Amino acid sequence: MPSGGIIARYGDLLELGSLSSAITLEEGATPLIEARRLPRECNLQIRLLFKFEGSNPTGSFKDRGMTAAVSKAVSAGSRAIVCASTGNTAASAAAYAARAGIACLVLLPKGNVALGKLAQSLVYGATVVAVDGNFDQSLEIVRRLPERMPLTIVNSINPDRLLGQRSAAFEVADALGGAPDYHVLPVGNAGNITATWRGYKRYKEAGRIRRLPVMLGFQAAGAAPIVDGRICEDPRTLATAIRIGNPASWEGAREAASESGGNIDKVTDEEILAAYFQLARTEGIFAEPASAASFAGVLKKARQGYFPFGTTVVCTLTGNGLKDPDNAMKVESKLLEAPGDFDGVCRALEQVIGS
Ligand code: AN7
Repeated sequence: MPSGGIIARYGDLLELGSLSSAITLEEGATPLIEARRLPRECNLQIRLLFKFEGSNPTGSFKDRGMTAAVSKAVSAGSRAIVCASTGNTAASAAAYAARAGIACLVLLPKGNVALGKLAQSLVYGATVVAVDGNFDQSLEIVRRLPERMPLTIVNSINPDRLLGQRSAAFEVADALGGAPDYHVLPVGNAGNITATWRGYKRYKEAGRIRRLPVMLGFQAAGAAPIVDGRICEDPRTLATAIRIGNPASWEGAREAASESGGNIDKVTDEEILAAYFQLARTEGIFAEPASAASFAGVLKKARQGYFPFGTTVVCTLTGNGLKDPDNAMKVESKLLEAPGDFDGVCRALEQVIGS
């Protein structure tokens, strides 16, 4: 039997009100994978788990908020949705719009969206506009579009998105039988850390958990407005998903950090890439570069001696590595070449392995 996705599984806890129908692709119920080799390899004296959101139907955590926002939009009679996106929100919006049989319009920063995400939006049938500008400029345009056209915005400025995204915290708490000591996320537009924190608070209020985690968020160093305390006019990072200079949920992220006793910090692109490869090669987990910012953050904090011995740390890995083949191949293209015969392949292998 299908689980019905997060709306069927969490129902009233999501506080979505009455829905004429739930538009779902069976999102959520993603794996919580315990690190086996990384703690020793990185000398981490913690219990480390990864919430692998790349297992969602469109390959990112965005599906949790999108099932909520599109179900609400359809229930309210909307026939078309719109978003600005660094790629994943667009892919998710396009898929859920297709599922609902409504139109989808996405504004993407030209030249700065990972190939897989662009392909998803196109194949799911969205109208894709490549905007000659960055994400922040695209979102400003989207905010005004409903004045001119009958569109429902499904960026996280739509509160239904964050209501749905709280379900990731519910699942972590269900799996661990309580909140972890620390919950670590990458931060771009800052909706996810806001929603995850609110999810834990909601679960506590509902009597399902007794204590709350400390929340840690990580921006890319070249796109770190919250850490630097000012809007970043020209955000730059190879982690294009979090190439955002003026986060819509800036306050929500600050609240999550301050209320929980955590903080928002930054990691360099070099740290992000190192974490990205280490996750793949040590645990067999392929997450996109932006996702690896959370694990890079764990490594940074661990080097500073931040985590008490034996604490439980959950790291959200927000998106699937398959979404960004360009970045992967740009950095790692160590292919052996060989002729199409047995001896030829052996000769090629001997250069690496020795005979
Ligand atoms: C893989 O798709 O903003 O801090 O437009 O795709 O909630 O924004 C994506 C964000 C982290 C940051 N990891 O989450 C978009 C978009 C991945 C992401 C983030 C995003 P927020």
